[in-house]
Amino acid sequence: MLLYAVTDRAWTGKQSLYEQVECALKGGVTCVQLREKDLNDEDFLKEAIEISALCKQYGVPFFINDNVEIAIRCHADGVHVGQDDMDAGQVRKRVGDDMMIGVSVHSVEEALKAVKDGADCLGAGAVFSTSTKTDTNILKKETLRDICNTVDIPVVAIGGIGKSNISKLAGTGIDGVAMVSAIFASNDIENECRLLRSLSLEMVNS
Ligand code: 3NM
Repeated sequence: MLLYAVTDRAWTGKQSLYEQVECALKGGVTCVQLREKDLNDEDFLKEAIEISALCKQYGVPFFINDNVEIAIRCHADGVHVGQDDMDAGQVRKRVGDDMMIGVSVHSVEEALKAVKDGADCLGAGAVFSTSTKTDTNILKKETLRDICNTVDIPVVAIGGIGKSNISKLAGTGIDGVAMVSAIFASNDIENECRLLRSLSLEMVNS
């Protein structure tokens, strides 16, 4: 969970999403989440099967954002759901015990409920302002710290994180950082991930 790449096809063109994810894996990301908001199910599933196989080659866990049925059909390692999606309890009933469930949380209460419902990891954000997701509010650093102190499953911070501000998250107790634009908007994803990974490691250890 140290450096968690969440995909976005906004910056594909020169490279396909598959090629971008491969660069991220070569650069050392430790988790990949396929996040598709506008793709039809058939194309989403085809892409999920390909990227799932790619992540397996690199020994990196692969999550699907929101779409539980696609996660089941492509045998993803995990599925990540937001507060507006199916709750973790319903997801657990649908996916069984073997698939990991990640949940987006914005408060200690939401974090406790997610754990009670069977979540395996949490995404907490947005820790900084971001233009990648517009319907999210800024999470106070104290709240992030409280969430980490309250639950005993991994917590990853998300939202507006990049190389210039990772260090500001030191001392919060997070297990890692999730990023979209800092990774996928880069012109050199592999080297960017190498740098982001070493900065993330420094941050969690300080
Ligand atoms: N979830 P970037 S913020 C997918 O607050 C997502 O739950 C968020 O993108 C939340 O790294 C976000 O480009 C977008 O800021 C993060």
